[in-house]
Amino acid sequence: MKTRKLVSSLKYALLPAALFGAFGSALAQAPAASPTLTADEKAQAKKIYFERCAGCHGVLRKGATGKNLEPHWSKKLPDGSTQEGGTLKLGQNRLEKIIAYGTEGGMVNFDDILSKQELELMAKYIMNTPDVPPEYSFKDTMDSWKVIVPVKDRPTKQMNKYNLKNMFSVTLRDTGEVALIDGDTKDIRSIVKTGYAVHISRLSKSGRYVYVIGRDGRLSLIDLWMEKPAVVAELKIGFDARSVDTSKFKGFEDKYAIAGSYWPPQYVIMDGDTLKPLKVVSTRGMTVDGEYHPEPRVASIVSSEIKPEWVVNIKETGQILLVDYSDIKNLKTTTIESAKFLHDGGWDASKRYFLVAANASNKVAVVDTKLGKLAALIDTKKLPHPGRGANFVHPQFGPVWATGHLGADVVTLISTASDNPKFAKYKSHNWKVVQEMKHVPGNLFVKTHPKSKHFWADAPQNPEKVLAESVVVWDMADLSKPKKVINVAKDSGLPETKATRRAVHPEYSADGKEVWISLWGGKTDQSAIVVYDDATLAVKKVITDPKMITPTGKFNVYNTQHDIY
Ligand code: DHE
Repeated sequence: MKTRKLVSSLKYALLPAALFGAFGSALAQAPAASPTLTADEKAQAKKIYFERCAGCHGVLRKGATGKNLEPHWSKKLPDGSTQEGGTLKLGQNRLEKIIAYGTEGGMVNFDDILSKQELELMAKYIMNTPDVPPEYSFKDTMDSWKVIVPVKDRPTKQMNKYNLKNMFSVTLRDTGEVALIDGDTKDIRSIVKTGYAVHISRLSKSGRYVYVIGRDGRLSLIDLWMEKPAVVAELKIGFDARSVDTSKFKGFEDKYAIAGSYWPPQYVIMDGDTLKPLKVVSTRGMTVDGEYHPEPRVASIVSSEIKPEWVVNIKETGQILLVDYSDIKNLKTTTIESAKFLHDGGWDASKRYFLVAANASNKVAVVDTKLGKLAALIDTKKLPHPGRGANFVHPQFGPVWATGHLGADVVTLISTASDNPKFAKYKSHNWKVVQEMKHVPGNLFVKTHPKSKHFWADAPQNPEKVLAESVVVWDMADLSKPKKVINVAKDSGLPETKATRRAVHPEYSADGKEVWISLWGGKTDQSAIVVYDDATLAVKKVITDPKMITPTGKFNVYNTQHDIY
């Protein structure tokens, strides 16, 4: 991943985000013909679009975190004009510039990743009507299923001597692998081949199985009990995916898994120990505004511990589904209206409430999973991006859950409700933003731990190299104290590079004493994980290895298993 800069020069500040908002009104004039592409060009553009654009703009280009990219606004009018009844059309040149240099509205620049030919090609491509990719049926899903080590041939007890609780499953994004790193010794125990541009890992309730989802929809099941942990089953759940979780309610431990797909928009329920598909459910339907959406993608999924339920967040419709897995044949789902563009989120400290960012709506939705109802819809600054968020007891406001922002220079603290009588005095604050801590835009993840006094936030999407390579730490006992800025790239001791190596995703060790930060360089750069002592904020260890290419998310077994954040 190379440097991505938000454009700040006046020239491109004149391409305001608002410009995109007006697209979509009906055309009075017939649109100009689409630029033609050869079959090879189209194939090349399609690949680039899938790898670089679809995550934010959607396969059908209807827009979500990124703007709508349908051709009806992107083509110039036949007479070459760009303006019609208030609807601005963008021609080839304008589009090339936007793709190359980004916009103030948050679109990142691609001039450092795509060649001039590719920029030209992508501008042409998005002036053409998007192809609708194929569907993916239950049969297709079943046909993709592979059991590599049958359950009967797997160990009946842990066969290695590792402290599995403190193992980390680390995403090696661009090689499509995860590294299993021993948290005690910091040794890489295994590097396991998984899906393309692998995204996240989640743990089974017992902590034995790691589920890894790739962006290509390949789900890999790793058995940590094997002498050398390895993939024991695989399933392709769709063509484009981001999320997975497992059944955690008492009596259903390790029994089921669920994975959500961006394309086709659906989720798959399967057996937890073999990945045998049991049910595929489409998420197509109405948005909270009452419009039909053909591509409502499955964003985050979390597993409840108080009911046999998964919370499944549907991005484009803004519908939050509580999927009851106690009877899969007769599946019961509660559909909760919230706000459009649901993305990522996490539990409050009591694990009764789930808080999820509706990122492009600048809101956080709160679901009361005990009652199966929306508890609140909270306005925040631009583009909240919590990861799983972070819970702590605020000295003035009691229990709070925190989210950072991609598009604003704050970390937002929201007061959370609690059944604990000692927190009753904070009730009047519940589900309100009680504080905004000054940070910088471009934050992706925040983190703390119940045993820690510190609160960590990264800023990997910030356009300033020095900020993207650093993290900040607050003392939670006194948030008015200046935060400490830690330059992770410098601390890594690796030779300086011209390109930004992003400091991303703080993750705690199982005992809450260490914080691991990825230093995410390009595919040919040397990357590292820098491990800090959480009490002193001093570097404890730099984990680097030629095989550790593009490390991003890190999932500590114990913390992920128990949703500790
Ligand atoms: Fe993620 C979580 C989607 C880009 C690292 N990311 C999530 C979740 C979603 C999501 C829906 C919540 C999953 C869950 O909890 O079930 N991510 C997307 C995108 O659509 C997006 C914006 C663009 C894309 O094309 O994929 C995107 N994500 C990224 C990255 O570029 C990151 C920084 C690096 C990488 O490895 O890809 C990245 N996303 C992560 C991580 C989490 C995540 C580390 C889990 C956070 C956690 O602590 O649980």
